[in-house]
Parts: sequence; structure tokens; C-alpha cells
Amino acid sequence: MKLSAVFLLVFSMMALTSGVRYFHRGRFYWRHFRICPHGWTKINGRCFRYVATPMTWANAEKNCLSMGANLASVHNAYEYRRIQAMIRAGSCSCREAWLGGSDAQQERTWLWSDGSPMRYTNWCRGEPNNAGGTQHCLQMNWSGDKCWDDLWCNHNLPSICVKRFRRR
Ligand SMILES: *[C@@H]1O[C@H](CO)[C@@H](O)[C@H](O)[C@H]1NC(C)=O
Ligand SMILES: [Ca+2]
Ligand SMILES: [Ca+2]
Repeated sequence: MKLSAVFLLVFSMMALTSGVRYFHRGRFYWRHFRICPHGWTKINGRCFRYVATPMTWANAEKNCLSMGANLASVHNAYEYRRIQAMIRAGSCSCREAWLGGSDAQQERTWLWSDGSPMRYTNWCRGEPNNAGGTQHCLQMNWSGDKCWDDLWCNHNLPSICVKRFRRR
């Protein structure tokens, strides 16, 4: 790296807190520091937030959307544990909460509202049971096992939002 490039990098780091500008092979690039906005917790490269106000699944999704997010998808057991731990840290009377899973479009076809494929699941024993033929939304922390259950979407629950890092 040329001395001028080093200087530019250091100067940029001092001047800007959201990233660094650097020069590589004749071009300038911008690299963001991957920091979640205030009030969001970074887990496995994404930003999560607990919303304590109980809402229907659809209103919870709309609320996440208003913050540039979606209801949370969960991709492995580590993420699930971290999401649970994140909430324990906050002050809440937390039990069940909405995640972004739903099979409202087609029975037994579970989709995440953020568009990611549902590979990892943590269903409780006997769930999803589509009770009454009308349960299409995914609640976490169900039962003593704190696993997943399908519930009626019009129930009011707290929720978890997820946000990807902002891109420029
Ligand atoms: C879920 O269960 C865990 C473990 O008991 C708890 O810490 C957390 O507060 C509960 N609620 C949510 C929404 O994760
Ligand atoms: Ca269903
Ligand atoms: Ca169920």
C-alpha cells in the first residue's frame, strides 16, 4: 500500500465513524463498520430487536417494516439461543413472541416473511398441528421446552424484528 493510501485510510477512519474509504487497484471503495443501530442487537451478522407491545402477527410485521425490518427469521440453534438470551437481558415479562414464520399462503408450506428459506426449525413435539385448521403463524418460546408452535395469527403477542445491515 502506498503511503498516500495509508494516510487516506487513517484520515477516513478518524473523520467518519460509519466506515472506511479505501483505495484498491485504482478505485475507491467504501466499507461500512458492521454496527447495529441503537436499540438493535447484533447476532450472527444481523440486527435483532424485541418489541414488547403485543400485536397480531400482521401488525407485528408492519411494525417491523416501519423500522426497515421484518419479523425475525431464525437459521440455526445458536441464533435461537442468542435471541432468547437477548430478551432475558432486557426488562420484560417475556414469554411467547412472534417470529416471521407463516404457512398462511399454503398449509404446511412455512415461509419466513424476510424471504429467506426455512431450513432450521425448532418445532415443539406435535407441532405445527394447525389446531382447528386455522393456525398459520409461528410463535417462539412455547411450552416448557421454549420451542416453536403454530398459533392463530390474530393473537396478540410481543415480537422479534430483524434487520440486515444497511448497504450503500
Ligand atoms: C423465552 O424463553 C427464554 C428462556 O426461558 C427467556 O429468557 C425469554 O425471556 C423468553 N421470551 C422470549 C420472547 O424470548
Ligand atoms: Ca397452518
Ligand atoms: Ca399449534
